[in-house]
Amino acid sequence: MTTIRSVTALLVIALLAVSVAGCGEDEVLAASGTIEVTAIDYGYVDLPPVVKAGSTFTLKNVSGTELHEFVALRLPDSETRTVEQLVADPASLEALFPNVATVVIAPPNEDGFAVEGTGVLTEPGRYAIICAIPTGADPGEYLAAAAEAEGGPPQVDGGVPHFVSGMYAEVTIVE
Ligand SMILES: [Cu+2]
Repeated sequence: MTTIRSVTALLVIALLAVSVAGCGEDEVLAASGTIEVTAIDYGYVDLPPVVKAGSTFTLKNVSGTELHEFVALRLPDSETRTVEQLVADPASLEALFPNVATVVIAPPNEDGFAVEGTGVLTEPGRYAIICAIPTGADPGEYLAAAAEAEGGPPQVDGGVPHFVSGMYAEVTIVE
């Protein structure tokens, strides 16, 4: 009896090992389609770490007061630092601003809309996702300034950018 149980247990373990190995491929792990990201004070919820190229990122802001954004910056292939390290080094982060792939912005308690690109990330690689909205900035004032700004983040009154409070993430886009 004991022997049969042991053999059965081993078989179950072997089968589990096979199915886990089957899930190890990027294809299975990568999220795809429409990636519905939620913005909170101060962070991103439901943002998968690995996403298939061509997927669309949407942003839903559940904060009652703060404007939030999803800025995707493609990291150069030569970049080895983590997003956490880059965010801690403002000069390095600013140097990445020309690499903006898309910006989706969402007013308090509203769904977002793309203000740069379309929310789709097509080029494989690592991306820093950041929110650079100044803490406490007036949403209407910021959106008006953004509409006027020609490249670069608009200058409006407020505290430190949200990424300083932890509103950043890293996403890898795969084929
Ligand atoms: Cu934010």
